[in-house]
Amino acid sequence: MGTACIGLGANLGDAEGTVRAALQALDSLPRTRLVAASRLYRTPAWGVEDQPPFVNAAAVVETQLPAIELLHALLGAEQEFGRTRVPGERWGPRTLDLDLLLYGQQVIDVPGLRVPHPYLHERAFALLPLAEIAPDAVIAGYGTVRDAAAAVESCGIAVIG
Ligand code: PH2
Ligand code: MG
Ligand code: MG
Repeated sequence: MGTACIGLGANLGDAEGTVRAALQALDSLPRTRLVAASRLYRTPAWGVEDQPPFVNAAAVVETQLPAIELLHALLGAEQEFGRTRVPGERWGPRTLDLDLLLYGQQVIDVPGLRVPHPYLHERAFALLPLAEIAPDAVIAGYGTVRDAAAAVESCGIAVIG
């Protein structure tokens, strides 16, 4: 049994409705229980800025799935919410993105999965929601979520509710 932190994001269609439904869907993943959900945030697009703003949130789950199985369950849930992937596209618009940000204190680097998420420490859209529900979680190599969230530029980010 492990504790995992998941980042949710969407910027196509009813992004707010999708993120709210996806938070609940996490509780229905196999051998997984939703422990905490953040409020929703409206955030300017990061990375590729020429796209609609995102709705972001974060969740903490308790799971008996190993990290790679949890990842596959998250990818399956993305598809159920209508996610289609454009080959070669990075950081583009999406109906739902579910990122495995932290899995306990594990450090994982295998094809298709890096934990802690390689950009977590520099992404306010992920850190601010996560700091609400898991401020003491440690990002290996960077310190606590609380400290990382305090250090990033959070301009333009607003709580939706
Ligand atoms: N996700 C990305 C790229 N850029 N920007 C915001 N604000 N929120 C996201 O969830 C996001 C992004 C790639 O996963
Ligand atoms: Mg992502
Ligand atoms: Mg993703």
